Amino acid sequence: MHSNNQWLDPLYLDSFLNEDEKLIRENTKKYCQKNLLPNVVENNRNYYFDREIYKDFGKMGFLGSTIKGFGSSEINKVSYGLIAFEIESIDSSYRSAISVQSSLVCHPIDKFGSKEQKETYLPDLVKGNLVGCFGLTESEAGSDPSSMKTNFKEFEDHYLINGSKTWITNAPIADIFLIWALNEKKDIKLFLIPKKTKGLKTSTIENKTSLKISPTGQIILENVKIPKDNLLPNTSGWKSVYSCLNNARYGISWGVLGAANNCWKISKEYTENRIMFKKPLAKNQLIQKKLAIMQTEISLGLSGCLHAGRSLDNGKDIKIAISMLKRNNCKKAIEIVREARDMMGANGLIDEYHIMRHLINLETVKTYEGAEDIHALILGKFQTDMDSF
Ligand code: TGC
Ligand code: FAD
Repeated sequence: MHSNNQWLDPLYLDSFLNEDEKLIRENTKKYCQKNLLPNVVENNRNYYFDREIYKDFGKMGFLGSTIKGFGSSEINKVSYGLIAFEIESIDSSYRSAISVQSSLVCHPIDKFGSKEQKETYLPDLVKGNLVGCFGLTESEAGSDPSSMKTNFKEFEDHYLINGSKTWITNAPIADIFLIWALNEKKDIKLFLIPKKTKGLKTSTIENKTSLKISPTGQIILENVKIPKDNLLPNTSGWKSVYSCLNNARYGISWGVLGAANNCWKISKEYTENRIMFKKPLAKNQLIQKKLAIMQTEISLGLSGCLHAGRSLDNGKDIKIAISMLKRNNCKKAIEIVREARDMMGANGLIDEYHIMRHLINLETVKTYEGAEDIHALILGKFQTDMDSF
């Protein structure tokens, strides 16, 4: 038996966290154990997402947490990452709920919105009274959003928007829709469209096998007429789109390691207790090697995330590092979770053990926010200065 918990943290990463960060992590962990874990299996079976959970997330300070003012908990990027890690150790859907509201809705309104837009929407988004979504992807514009067809036309006192978006997290439950659209000159702009606006319709993508707790949908925009005030005035081209994605990708990099960490611990405990060939599975060298690889990859991934978080907190532009971490951590997390499933044999297939749910969720996380190979191409371009797209 271990005399202390140091075996959990071979790189002494905890010693690089301050007391506030540790407290935020502990409070999040307690919240997850008490409020998310007990129902997650049942919710996943039933595709059930309780919209009211946003109010709990708001009370816990999880939403829009790194913006300044408007009721935000004003935490640093490392703390935001620690929250993502803890939440995704329960389910990627809940981390997605927080990522979208924080990185893809609060962040753009805070960064590109007018004073009036910020004052009108941010306090209720931070509290979880309002739910937002972020519409970039279209059926023929996934990895390459620049080929989107959604368009806007400018008139004297309004804009007219036409098009459609698909695979949009929260579309079926959102109160406000942030929609990216192009004009004839291919300028990209961001519009805030309230749910009840005439011409805006949503539908749910039914029966998806991954991220089942998270509502995902389509958005149809048919002659949507909105006042000029609904344009977010301070975007500057594609850089602004990607500034939102950078934030969300950073959170994902931490989050997927939460899922992997949970599955590593579940498989460790299982193999310590499972007797096969008259001894615990964990007493076999092959099993110990697998556990060693799992812990190594999680620890190295986390140290990269911590370094990235500190760099962001120091105002550094680390978009390439974020692509590297998003890609590598998703890839490693899937490998770890798949290995955990294998080590648990047939029992690893039962949903009460959580492993298969995480594995299937990670298939989404590997794809959204830039698919694995797209991030490889971003890194390849950085290295060779040659664009392969
Ligand atoms: P490219 O020519 O490379 O760049 C166009 C302009 O954008 C700038 N840029 C960035 N700026 C900041 N951060 C980044 N990460 C940036 N990446 C690109 C770039 O500097 C350039 O600026 P400028 O001033 O020179 O014009 O763009 P491209 O058209 O060749 O695109 C290639 C690529 C791979 C970057 C892009 O298409 C890409 O990232 N594709 C992936 C699409 C994606 O990630 N979609 C995500 C949708 S949202 C979502 O999935 C939410 S999941 C929600 C949940 O968590 O539940
Ligand atoms: P494609 O672009 O068709 O790619 C398919 C495959 O081809 C991938 O493996 C990709 O790596 C590969 N590929 C593509 N181009 C190249 C190339 N040039 N070279 C080599 N390989 C290539 N989007 C939003 O805007 N908002 C959201 O809230 C949102 N939520 C989502 C929630 C879920 C559950 C899911 C699954 C997706 C969500 N998305 C959202 C969409 C997501 O961002 C896209 O699915 C993603 O960008 C990939 O696009 P695609 O599915 O069209 O795949």
